[in-house]
Amino acid sequence: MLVQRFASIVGSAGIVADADVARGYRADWRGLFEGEALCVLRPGTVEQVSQILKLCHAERIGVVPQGGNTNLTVGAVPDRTGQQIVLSTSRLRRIRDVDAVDMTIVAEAGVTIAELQAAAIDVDTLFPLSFAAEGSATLGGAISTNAGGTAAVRYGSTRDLLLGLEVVLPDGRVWNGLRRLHKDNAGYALRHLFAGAEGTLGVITAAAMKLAPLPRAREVAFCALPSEDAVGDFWMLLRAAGEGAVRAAEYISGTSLDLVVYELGLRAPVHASPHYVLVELTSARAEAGLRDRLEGFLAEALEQGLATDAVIAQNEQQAASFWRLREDQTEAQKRAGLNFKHDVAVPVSKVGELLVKCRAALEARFPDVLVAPFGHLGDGNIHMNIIRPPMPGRDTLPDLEAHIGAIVYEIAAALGGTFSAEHGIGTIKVKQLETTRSAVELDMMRVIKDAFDGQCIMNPGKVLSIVEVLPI
Ligand code: 2HG
Ligand code: ZN
Repeated sequence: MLVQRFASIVGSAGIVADADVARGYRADWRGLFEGEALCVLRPGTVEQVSQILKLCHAERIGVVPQGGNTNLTVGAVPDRTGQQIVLSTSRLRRIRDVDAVDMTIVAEAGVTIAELQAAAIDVDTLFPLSFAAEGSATLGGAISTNAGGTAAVRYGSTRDLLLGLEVVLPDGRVWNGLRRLHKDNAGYALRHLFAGAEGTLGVITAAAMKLAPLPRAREVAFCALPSEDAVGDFWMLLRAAGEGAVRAAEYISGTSLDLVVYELGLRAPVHASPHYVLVELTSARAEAGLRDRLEGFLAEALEQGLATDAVIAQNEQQAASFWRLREDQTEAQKRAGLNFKHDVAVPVSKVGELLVKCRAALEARFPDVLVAPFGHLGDGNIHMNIIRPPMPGRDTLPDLEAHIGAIVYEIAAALGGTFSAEHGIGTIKVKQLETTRSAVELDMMRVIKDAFDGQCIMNPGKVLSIVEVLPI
């Protein structure tokens, strides 16, 4: 009955009838969780999203917004009750406007990050957001999770590119805040409440984003580093030598590199080392002298003992092969065994210490696991991932994850860090949030959630746990 009412809003093109296809919307990308759903809806217009939310609001039905379903924290799939709907934005696919003079792009939530990049290039500009899942991840999802990525060190995370939003509120009202202004200080920055809210306050249907000048010159180098101690100084030397041109400084541990080599058959361009950093410099000026700058930096790093080997990519193909060693990390780790992810960030000056302390503590405690960190060195954001290779005859240890997590999070916190730098909270980090953030901070979050979504129909149980509201 209810399903029919939803179907009459979206039409046959807007409801996923095939059970196998629907499964793809109910299960998360990592294969950690599969939920049930009342139905999976794919509205084609903002008006349909509004009608769906009105109905959900009237009937108190949970709504799980979903973009490309590449989320890593089980934040975009329904629970097991079968009482929630999945609202996929995959048919909201229009790029409404690209403006090379104002340097803005306005697009609907279901446009992928790769499509936005291509649309920007068409008008000689850059859509700066970039990460491994960009071919499937969507604008709505990236904003909702405030995705970071490999160019955040230069351009910031998604919210730093966000100018305006169109959102359907939990009661179905549409907020058109699609202003394309680079400055807009009129009252509370409402757009920033929705950025990183993981669909718990409303459904983002479109956004206005910043563009940047298109790079005309690019240099990529793959470097081997001798020790954790060198990592921080390497970054500081690079930052200074790059003179604002650093687009990426991506850390890869020796273990992580071995994994992509072993799992995916890739080749390392430098000699074996315990640490690597992939460096990319870009400039909007074709004659920016990036090669000289990079060579000068590498010579200095080698001389100071901050690097032991380095190769500069000689063409686009080689640059792409360097990048694969970094971007295929998630895929290689998924194949390698049980995967425990820790998306921590510490002040950049503490990255070396984080690496040393985590490896020492984890290897001492869990000799069976591989400590395989990689991540965004320039942002102090390290994916302190742990892999337990398949062990026949041994079941997954239910509390292994909790023990490993406690060690990593305690070390990161002691260094002034966070347990979630860019992947958000989803469902798997709710407890971590609620047990480590102060009562004042959690109160403010709950007040915001309650003000927008008093009935708790928006992505229930994500970010914050569900608090039963007793009838008066
Ligand atoms: C990346 O940096 C993503 O590639 C994924 O944030 C990290 O798989 C991960 O742990
Ligand atoms: Zn990352």
